[in-house]
Amino acid sequence: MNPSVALAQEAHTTRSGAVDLEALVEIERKVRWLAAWTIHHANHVRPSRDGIKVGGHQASCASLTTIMTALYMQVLRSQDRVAVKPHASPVLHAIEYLFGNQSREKLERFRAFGGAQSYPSRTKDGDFVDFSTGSVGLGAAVTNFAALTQDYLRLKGMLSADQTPGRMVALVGDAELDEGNIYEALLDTWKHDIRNLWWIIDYNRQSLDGMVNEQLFRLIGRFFRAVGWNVITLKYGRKLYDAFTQPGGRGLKNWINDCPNEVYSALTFQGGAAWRAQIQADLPDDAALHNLLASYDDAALHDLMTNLGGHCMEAVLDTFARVPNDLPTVFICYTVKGHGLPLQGHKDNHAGLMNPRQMAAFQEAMAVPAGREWDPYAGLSIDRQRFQAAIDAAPFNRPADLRKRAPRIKIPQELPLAVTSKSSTQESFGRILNDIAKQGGDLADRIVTTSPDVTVSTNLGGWVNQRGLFHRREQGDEFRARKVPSAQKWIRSPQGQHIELGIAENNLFLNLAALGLSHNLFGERLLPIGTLYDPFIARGLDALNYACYQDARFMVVATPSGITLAPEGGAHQSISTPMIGMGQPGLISFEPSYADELAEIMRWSFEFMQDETAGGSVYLRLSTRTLDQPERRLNAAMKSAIVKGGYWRHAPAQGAPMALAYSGALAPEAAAAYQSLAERMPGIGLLAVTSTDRLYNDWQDLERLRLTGADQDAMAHVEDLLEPLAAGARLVTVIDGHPASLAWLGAVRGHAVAPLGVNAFGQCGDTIDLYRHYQIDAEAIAAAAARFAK
Ligand SMILES: Cc1ncc(C[n+]2csc(CCOP(=O)(O)OP(=O)(O)O)c2C)c(N)n1
Ligand SMILES: [Mg+2]
Repeated sequence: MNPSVALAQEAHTTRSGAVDLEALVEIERKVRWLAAWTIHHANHVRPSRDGIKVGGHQASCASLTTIMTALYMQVLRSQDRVAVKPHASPVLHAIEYLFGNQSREKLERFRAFGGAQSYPSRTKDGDFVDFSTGSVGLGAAVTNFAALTQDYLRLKGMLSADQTPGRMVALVGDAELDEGNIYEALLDTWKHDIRNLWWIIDYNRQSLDGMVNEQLFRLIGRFFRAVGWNVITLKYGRKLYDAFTQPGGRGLKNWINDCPNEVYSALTFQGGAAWRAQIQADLPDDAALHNLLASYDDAALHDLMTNLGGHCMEAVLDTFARVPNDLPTVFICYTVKGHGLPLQGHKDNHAGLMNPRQMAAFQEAMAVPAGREWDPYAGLSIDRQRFQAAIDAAPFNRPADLRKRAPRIKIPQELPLAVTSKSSTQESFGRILNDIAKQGGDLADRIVTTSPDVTVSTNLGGWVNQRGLFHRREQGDEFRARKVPSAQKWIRSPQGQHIELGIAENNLFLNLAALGLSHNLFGERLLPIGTLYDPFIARGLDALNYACYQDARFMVVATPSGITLAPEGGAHQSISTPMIGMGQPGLISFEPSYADELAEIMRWSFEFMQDETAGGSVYLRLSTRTLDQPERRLNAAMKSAIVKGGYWRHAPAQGAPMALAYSGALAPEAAAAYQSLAERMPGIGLLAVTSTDRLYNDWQDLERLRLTGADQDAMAHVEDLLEPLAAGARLVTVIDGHPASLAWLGAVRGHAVAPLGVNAFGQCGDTIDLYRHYQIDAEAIAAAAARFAK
C-alpha cells in the first residue's frame, strides 16, 4: 500500500457532503461495544434456563467492526448485497440496530428463541440480511454466483443497463479460504468473467484452533491474481505509516514485516512492555529504533503496534475507494482478532468470552454508564446529533430498498407433453423442457438451466439447442461453423439461458441458490433448474442445504438414480437420496414413474417455487429406464393426487388384506407382482407413490397440529389413501433406494410392512440380475407378500 495514505476525506463524499471521519470512528466504537454487549448479555445477564452454553464470538466481531462500519455507514450503496461472515453476526445486528432495522428486544434475545440469530439468517432475521451464512466458505462463494446472476439479468435487459450495478460483497474469515469450495467457485466464475464482486478478507491470521499458516496466504494472493482478480492488501494503519517515516521507522517496518504470525499475536495479547522488550531484543543495535520506541509509553506503543490497516478507518475508506475497475476484487485486510478487547491476539480466543470483570473494565473504557448499555448515545465523545447525522447519511440506510419483490410468472394449466408409448422420466423431462422452449412466452423466458458438465447426459440438450448457452460475449459454435455434424448447438451469447458449469457440484447448488434468490436480491424472478447425477447430490449436499436454508427457489433434477443405471456400476448408484429428499427442509422431492405424472409435477413445481409464503424448492429423482407409458388422460383428481404424493393404480377393495406400494422406475415390477398376486388375493391394491416426502410430511404436519388439539376432522392424503385397507392388512413397499424411505407407510394406520429396496453398495449388471440380487424384482415382491399371507 502507498505509504502516504490519502486522506479519506478527500476520497469520499456522502449525500450530505464530506465524510465525518470522527463520527465514523465513534460509530465503530459503538458497534464494537454493542456487539460485545449483546454476546455478554446473552451469556451473563440473561438467566440460563437449561445450563447449556449460549456462546458467541466477541473476538471475531471485534476483528471486523472498523471494516463493517466503513462499509455500512459509508461505502455501500442501496443496490449492493452483502454476505457477512457468520461469526460477525452481532456486528451486523448492532449496525442494523443503529439503522433502526433491528430491535432492542431481538438483541436482548440474541441466540434465544425468536431473537437475533447466531449467524445472519435471511429467513429468521429479516430483510436486512441479503445472504445467510454459517457453513464457512459457502457465504463467500455464493456472492460469485449472485454476481453471475446479476450479469445474467443485466445482459438480458431484465435489469436496466442504466442502473449502476450492485456490488456483491463477501466479508470472509481468513480460515474460510481453506474450504475447497472457494477454489471451485473462483475457477468456475472466472470462466464466466463475472464483475462487481468484492471479497473482503478479515486477515486476523487466526482460525478456530489456532494460527493461519502465513505461507499459505502468499499462495492465496497468487491464486486470486491467477483468476484475474484485483488483489488489494491493506496492512498498516495511519499511525504505523506515520511512525515508519520517523527516524528508526525503517527498522520498525522491517521488524513488523518479518514478524511471524504467532509472535505478533502473542505480543498483541501481552501488551506494550512485551512489544518493547521483544523488538529491543531482536534489534539490539538499532539505536534510532530504540529512541522511537522510547517516545511511546507502553499503552501508546501497544496502540501503535496493533494499528493494522483493518482497524484504521482512514486506511479502510481509502482502500475501498481505490478499486480501479469492475473486475472482482479481493481485499486482504490485516486485522487483530479481538481488537480492543482483553482477548486480543490470544490463540484460544475464537469462542472466548470476556468474563464479567473484563467486561466491566471494557464498559468503563467505552464510557457506557451502567443501565444504559443498549443506549446508542451512551458514552459518546461527540454530540448525538452529529453521531446520528452520520448514520442517517449512510447511502445504504434506506429501508425501502432492503428486500426486493417480484411478481409471479404465469404458469399454463398444462405443460406441453407429446404422447409417446415408451419413455423414461429423464427423457420426458428433456422433452417437456424442449416443448416449453418451443412454445415460448414468459415461462420459457424465465427458466434458466444450469448443470455441472452433465447437460447432455441429463437430457438438457434439446433445451440448450433452442435457448443457447449464456455468456457475457457472443461466441459461435466452431463445430457448426466447420459443418462438423453434432446434435448439440453450443452457441454462447448474453441471450443464452443455460449456464454451463464445470463438474463441481458445490457450484451447481450455489448457482441455484443465487439464481433462486433473484426475485429478492434483484427484483426479477427466475425459475432455475439444475441437473446432475443423483449420487452426486451428496457431493454438494452442504451447498444444497445452504441454498434451502436461504429459502432460494429452484428445481433440481437428478438422474440417473438408484441401481437402475445398472451397467454403469456401483460407484454411480444412489441409495440414500430418497431419504435426503424426505429429510431436507425447504425441498420437496418427487419420484414419478411416468411422463404424465412428471408433467403435472413440474407444472405444480413452477407454481410452488413462486409461492412466497408456503413454497420452496423441488427435487425430482428421475430415471433413465424406459417404461411403457400408461394410456390415460389424467383428470383433476388424479393430478391432485399425483402432486400430493400418491394414487391407487389399482384401488383396493374395502377391507383389503394387502397392498403393494412402489416408487419411480420399479413400476413394472410392482405391477407384475400385483398381477400375480391379485388372482390369489382378490381386492388387493397397488399404490403409486409419486412423493414419499409429501405423503410423509403432510401427514406429520397434521399429526403435530393434532397434538395441539386442533383440526381433528382433517385427513392427510396418505390416511385417505390407506383408509380402505383392513385394520390387519399388510403392505409390501418397493423403491430403488433405501427401503426405509417407504417403510414408514405402515405407521399411518398400524399396518405391518415388508420394505424392499437397496441398502448395500451396488455393482455392475443388467437390471434383471441386479433387481433379483437386491430383491426388488417382481418375484421378490410377490414372495414378500406371500410370506405375509401365510
Ligand atoms: C463448514 C464449516 N466447518 C467448520 C465450522 C466451524 N468453524 C466456525 S468458525 C471457524 C474458524 C473460522 O476462522 P476464520 O474464518 O478465520 O474466522 P475468524 O478468525 O474471523 O473468527 C470454524 C472452523 C463452520 N462454521 N463451518
Ligand atoms: Mg481468522
